Order: sequence, then structure tokens, then C-alpha cells
Amino acid sequence: MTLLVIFVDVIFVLTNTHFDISEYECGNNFFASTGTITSPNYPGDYTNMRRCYYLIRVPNAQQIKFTITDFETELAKDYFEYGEGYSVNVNQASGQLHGVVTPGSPEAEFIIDGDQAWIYFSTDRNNVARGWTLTYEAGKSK
Ligand SMILES: [Ca+2]
Repeated sequence: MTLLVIFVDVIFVLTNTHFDISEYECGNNFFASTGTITSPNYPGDYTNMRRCYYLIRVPNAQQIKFTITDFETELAKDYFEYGEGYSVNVNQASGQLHGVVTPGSPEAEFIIDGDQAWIYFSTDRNNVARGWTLTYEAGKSK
């Protein structure tokens, strides 16, 4: 079902010629043992139709801990997903967040085992919010 949704979104982008797909892709690679990651334009609103890929790779880390310090997206429409490994695979996501996440709540902190993690942020065709910011810290497993 997720694949179908992505496929339909791709077709939507490709058939709307005034869209340049490169304007809608975003994200970055992170190699440092600690860092801060934010949604596009944060703390300003993100924009519609974004596909953001964030890859975190910290050689020799045993786990990477993520702490969300602010989070607001359109409920059930603009998704933040995360998982283990070297590339985004939403079918094997470890978790998915949308709507409001309260800092300090259980869902605001998550740990990915291993030295590689990904985050994927996708937004639909309307209704934006300020997005999210998080910090991560790689380390040894406890
Ligand atoms: Ca939206």
C-alpha cells in the first residue's frame, strides 16, 4: 500500500510539468557522532510535496539515539519515518510519526541499533506546519 501511494505521488509529480522534482527532494547525509537534523525551512513551515531523505552513518557506533525536541506536522498526511540501515526503506520502518509529538514523551526518543540509520519525511499536496527538529548521538549500546 505504501508503494502504491509513493507510485501515485510520483505520477502526480511527473504529470504536473510545472513541478521540478528536484525542488521537492531534500535531505542530507550525516557522518558526525552527534548532530542536529531539521525539516526543510524549520522553524518556518515546510512546503508541500516534499520527499526528504536523511542518512546518518557513524562508523563503529553500536547504536544511534534520536531525541525529538520539537515536532508538528499535518496529522495523518505528512509523515516522519525512520529505520535501520544505509538507505530509506519505508516498508521496514522502525517507527512513524505525524501530528504533534511532545518533547520528553516516549515517542520523542528512539534508538536505532547499528551504525546506520535513515529518516524519511514526506509531505502531501496541502496544509503545512513548522515541522520538526531533533538531535542524535551515536554511542555504544548499553
Ligand atoms: Ca500536508
